[in-house]
Amino acid sequence: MRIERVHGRELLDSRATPTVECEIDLDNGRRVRAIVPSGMSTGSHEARELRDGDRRFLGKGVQKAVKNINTVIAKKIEGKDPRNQGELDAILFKLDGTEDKSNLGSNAILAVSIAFAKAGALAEKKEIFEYIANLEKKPNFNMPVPFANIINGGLHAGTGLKIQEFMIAPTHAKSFSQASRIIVEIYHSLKGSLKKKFGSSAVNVGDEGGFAPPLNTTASALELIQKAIDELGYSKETRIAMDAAASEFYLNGRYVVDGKAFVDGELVDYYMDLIKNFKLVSIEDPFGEDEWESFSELNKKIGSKIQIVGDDLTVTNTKRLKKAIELECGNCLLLKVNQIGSLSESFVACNFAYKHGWNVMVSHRSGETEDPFIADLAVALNCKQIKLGAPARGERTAKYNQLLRIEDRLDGKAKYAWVK
Ligand code: 2PG
Ligand code: MG
Repeated sequence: MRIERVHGRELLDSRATPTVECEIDLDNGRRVRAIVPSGMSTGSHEARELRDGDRRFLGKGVQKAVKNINTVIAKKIEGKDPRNQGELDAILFKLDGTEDKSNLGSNAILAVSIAFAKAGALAEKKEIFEYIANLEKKPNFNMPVPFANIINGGLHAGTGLKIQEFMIAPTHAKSFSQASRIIVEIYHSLKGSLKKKFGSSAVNVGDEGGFAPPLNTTASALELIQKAIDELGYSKETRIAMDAAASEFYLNGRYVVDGKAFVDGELVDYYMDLIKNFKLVSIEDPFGEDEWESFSELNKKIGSKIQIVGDDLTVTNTKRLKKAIELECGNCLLLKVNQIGSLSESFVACNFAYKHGWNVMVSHRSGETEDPFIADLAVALNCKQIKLGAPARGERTAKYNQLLRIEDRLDGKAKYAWVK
């Protein structure tokens, strides 16, 4: 099986921003497509998207990245067997020649890299999750616990909430489909109580489909979520989690949250209270992206009981992950393929995390597309958890729906269990 044609084009993501699609035609007449997502609260150590910077789309166009796919990349890739993911990705790295993929653009490279995996699956007549699991020698399938962001704050909402994501995770549901049902019921119940309390404008949603109510403190958001869980009788099955995305409220050595300024140690105590009061199961990016010591401090205090997740800290980059592991900064890697810009490197980071006893959570970006690829990826890498926003808005439900399909297809063969 050979790649006959590689073609890039400029499309749109869920935030009215241009993004890159790669289409691969195989010599058997079949075709696959991959579209890349884009973040808002991006870590400064992430691989670089290439944006045109001219007048089109207020500088956000991706024609240069698309052109790179259609010229230099297509020339080197056409005629190759798509099933050699590692070798093909290596060709892209060589063509780019930079550490952060700023030459061809991480958006161009990742679109092509994901399209290889989809083309490989097609060539092997396998589902994408089966094909990648095979590539990565992961024989067992587990359905991931969904982390659903139902109140959006920070840069994704523009309210008084500085914490970016307030999530529910049905860690003790029986299946992915039951977990989705729990999330949907809690989402609607929360919607009802927000409407009653603040009026209809309070149920407008943020970038990831969660509500963006006029709240000013972290505890007030957590209380409303806890109430919705309790009222529906789901407190046994469901825990609460947060992504602070703290780099976004960190300035000159101080974190400004809930209208107060905290220095590092004080913020540790602030989180310890929230963890205790709301039995949080997971907390992501509690400190600024280079504040390794603060991460260690919190991890030493509570890391044996809850999950401490690195996102902007680790950026799916094995070098930064290695440092985080050495300094004991946490116990879970957030895996975002566009932070590093290729599948092969994402697999390396994932396996490195597992090898050192860390968990892995596959994650969407705030700017998403209808491409459900990460749903397959989470099952393939057997990471048992996925962050995918609220069960509302097409670019979010695309992932829920693909996981529902996969669970149905595996017909009882995939377990659903929270990582211990
Ligand atoms: C995050 C993500 C996704 P963004 O911080 O984890 O939820 O947000 O894509 O804006 O970086
Ligand atoms: Mg994050």
